[in-house]
Amino acid sequence: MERTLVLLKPEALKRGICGEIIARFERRGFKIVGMKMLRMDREMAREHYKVHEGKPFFEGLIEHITSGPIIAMVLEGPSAVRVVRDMMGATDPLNSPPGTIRGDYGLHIGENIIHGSDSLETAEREIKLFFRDDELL
Ligand code: D4T
Repeated sequence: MERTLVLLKPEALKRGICGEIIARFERRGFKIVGMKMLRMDREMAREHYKVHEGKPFFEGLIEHITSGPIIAMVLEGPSAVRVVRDMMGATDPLNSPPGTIRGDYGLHIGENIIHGSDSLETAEREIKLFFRDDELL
């Protein structure tokens, strides 16, 4: 069993599509072992996205992810990291086929609806950033 971190980004909450997205993960069979709504501050956002520091889109990314509340979830299931990434689609929604979350809900790379950890090591680091051990049930 693997665990992975999923973030529903501010545009998902503004547009009221979180329920539909969470339902996809439930329907697929994932177990939600942690979930909270929060607004990231800039320090947390910079830590979360530190691999992108210095890239041209970094400041815009920080601005965007801190612009409103998000939903953070820890999903558990077999090959959770890969399967969640497959369900999300490509980083740029324009390259995400219909049937994927970004392919069904997004049109802009800067507002690509959802984040999912990209490896088991990343998942472990990201889960720790958002959840205390006693918040995972
Ligand atoms: P996240 O990290 O949000 O799950 O997205 P990905 O794993 O699919 O993509 P990423 O880490 O390469 O990018 C992180 C985040 O930055 C935004 N972004 C990315 C952007 O605004 N412009 C860009 O050119 C790139 C590459 C989108 C996702």
